[in-house]
Amino acid sequence: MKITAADVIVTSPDRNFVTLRITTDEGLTGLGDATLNGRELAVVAYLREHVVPLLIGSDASRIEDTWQFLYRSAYWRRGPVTMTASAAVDMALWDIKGKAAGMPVYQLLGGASRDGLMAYGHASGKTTDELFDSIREHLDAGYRSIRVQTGVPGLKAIYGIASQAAAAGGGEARYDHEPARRGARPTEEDWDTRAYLKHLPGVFEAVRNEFGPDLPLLHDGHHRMTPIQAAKLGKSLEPYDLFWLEDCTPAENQEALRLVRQHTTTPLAIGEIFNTVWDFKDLIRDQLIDYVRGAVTHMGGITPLRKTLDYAAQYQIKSGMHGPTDVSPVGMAAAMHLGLAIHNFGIQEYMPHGARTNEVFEQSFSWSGGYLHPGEKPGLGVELNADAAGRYPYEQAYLPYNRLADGTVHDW
Ligand code: GCO
Ligand code: MG
Repeated sequence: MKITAADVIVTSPDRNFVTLRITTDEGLTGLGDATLNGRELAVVAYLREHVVPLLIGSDASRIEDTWQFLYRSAYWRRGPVTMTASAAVDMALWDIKGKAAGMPVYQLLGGASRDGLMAYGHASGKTTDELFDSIREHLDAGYRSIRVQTGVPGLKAIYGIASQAAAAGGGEARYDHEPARRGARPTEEDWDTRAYLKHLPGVFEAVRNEFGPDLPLLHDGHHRMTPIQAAKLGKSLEPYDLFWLEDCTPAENQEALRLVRQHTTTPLAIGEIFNTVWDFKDLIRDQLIDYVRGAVTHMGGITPLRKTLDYAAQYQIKSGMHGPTDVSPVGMAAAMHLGLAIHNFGIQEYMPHGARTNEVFEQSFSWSGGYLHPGEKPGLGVELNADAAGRYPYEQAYLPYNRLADGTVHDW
């Protein structure tokens, strides 16, 4: 089965998405997600200029070999752009293999290890009252695990809080993962770690008092703390029994987690910005984390992330795959198939995409009782509606960034 075409499709229904569509001489097509939020066109160029010419004429059934060829023959390996491009090829080839076999991808990965994937949703509020409303909305929508992000007194705009302006204007109150705001410059937000560390434990105490001890609660530190600050936070949140504390320190420094780990029993999750098993190696081997946050889309595809998760399994470390709305429905489907098949699944992040995105990407997953399931369609179960995609052209967009009170740039 030969690859006859590989098209890179850029569309911006609710936000920018990059999709690779591979076509074979047997008339099968496969989709891969190549979306790198805020740096989308770098992956488009990498695919169009350097990868697509290598794919034409090659054997679509050779998934492992194609992955190794793209990784090793480039010489310049790793990095978000390269690995996102490779991920798109890998996903598209798994999609094709599933369609050729007449099976959903999870069956090719060994079959289901569970009935459904427990998923967490994103509750947030500038104030505790708004946060409570948001938690109630998520519980009503079926979520049984909730990420809690709160405003901090004195700070105007921070990561993870649903836009109240949108809600007041009749728009969606749902936090949409900072949809890489459209415009020529990134929006500036403000940050103060001391104020955050002082405020957060009280918010978790209030949430526990209101919603009880059983609800699994998560929190994302989004890379903003030093190791000792993160250690302090982990310790101060222990009474509230978090499911995990995510990205408590900048992810580049694996040693930082060693210090945090020495001080707290709050479970730790990291890795949404990682690209290969090398970023996780020490964290897994030294048991410094509890959850692997890698996304299929940014970790080079199903093939390498499966290996990383199998490695993690030897240390009882579980998956917690990244699933914000900047992972496209194709990347989400890939995560669901992988999560259903592996033994060490932990939890899946899940934020529903908007109506326009669902018009472009026709999907077959289900969401019920707090659990996701990728469905039984052969392949990944997602098809791209090219007419709808064409109606939403690319728009330049950036993620926001942070400055401290004195004007210093800080991790967002
Ligand atoms: C998460 C992430 C996202 C990222 C976003 C950047 O936990 O889902 O931290 O909120 O900020 O994916 O593009
Ligand atoms: Mg995160």
